[in-house]
Amino acid sequence: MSVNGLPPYDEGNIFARILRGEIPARKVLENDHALAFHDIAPQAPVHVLVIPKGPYVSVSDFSEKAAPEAVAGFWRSVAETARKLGLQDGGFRVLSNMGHHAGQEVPHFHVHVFGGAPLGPMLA
Ligand code: U5P
Repeated sequence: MSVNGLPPYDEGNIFARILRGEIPARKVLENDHALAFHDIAPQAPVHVLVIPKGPYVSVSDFSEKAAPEAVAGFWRSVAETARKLGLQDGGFRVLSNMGHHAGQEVPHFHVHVFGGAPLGPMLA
């Protein structure tokens, strides 16, 4: 059965493999709730992905199914990641692609954190 228009969680997806340490990543932060690492194809001077440790395919799946502590822990980790990267003063952008229309490539929920310079208007 599909989850929010996406296939069910696939343990073989590339971010699950990064979480299991099968593929290297340039880590920024790791704790019980999240892993943050640099995007391999940065679209801003700083471009980091933050992912939860649980098996959620999308922002909707995560928001509907994850325990409140996991949701809070994840979003605190996003803020901590931005702090660690020195983005708090200048500001930053958080974005999550969900499903086909948004062009979600990797079916493990992730948020992009962009910053390091003025980013211009949001792209549609
Ligand atoms: N990506 C990585 N490492 C990989 C595979 C993909 O950082 O091994 C990044 C892509 O560069 C892209 C993001 O920015 O994951 C997937 O974004 P989305 O289109 O699923 O939101």
